[in-house]
Amino acid sequence: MYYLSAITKLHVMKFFKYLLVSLFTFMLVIACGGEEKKKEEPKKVKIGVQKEIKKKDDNVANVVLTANDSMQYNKKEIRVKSGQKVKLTLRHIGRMDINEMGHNFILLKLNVNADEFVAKAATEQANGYIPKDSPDIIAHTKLIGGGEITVIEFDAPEPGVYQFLCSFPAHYATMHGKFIVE
Ligand SMILES: [Cu+2]
Repeated sequence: MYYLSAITKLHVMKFFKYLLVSLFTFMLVIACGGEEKKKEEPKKVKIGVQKEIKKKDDNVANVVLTANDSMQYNKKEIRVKSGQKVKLTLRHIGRMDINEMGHNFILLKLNVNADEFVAKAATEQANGYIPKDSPDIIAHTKLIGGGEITVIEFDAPEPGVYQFLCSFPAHYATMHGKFIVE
């Protein structure tokens, strides 16, 4: 009797062990499957939203400007149309610190002397080298360091050829370009 019950117990335990293992596997499969489904759903939603934005935003000029650790923008010329809303993204693709290699984007009004402007801006370190209440600026981003990104929106001014630049000390020489409004 003792042996018999011991064998039965052993069988019962084995049975439960298998049951537990298969139950665990089953739940794992469900859990993983569920996660995959969850991950897929937001993607679908995102694609839908992006398409909608593209359709709506014909009046928006999306400009992406990058700046690196070698005092360079990736663009010498930016073209937009008068009446458009300009959404400008400035990305610092370098790694250097904001105090060593900070960059900004400043769009100057027509007929502003850029040399004089940057000389004045260089004294405004506390304000990210952006002169406070300056009458010379149409739009500007803040100063950013390596790896950072900043976005501004403004209305494109009247048609004309404007200048944009970075006002971090000594950057103007290589970091400037034409902002052309057609
Ligand atoms: Cu700069």
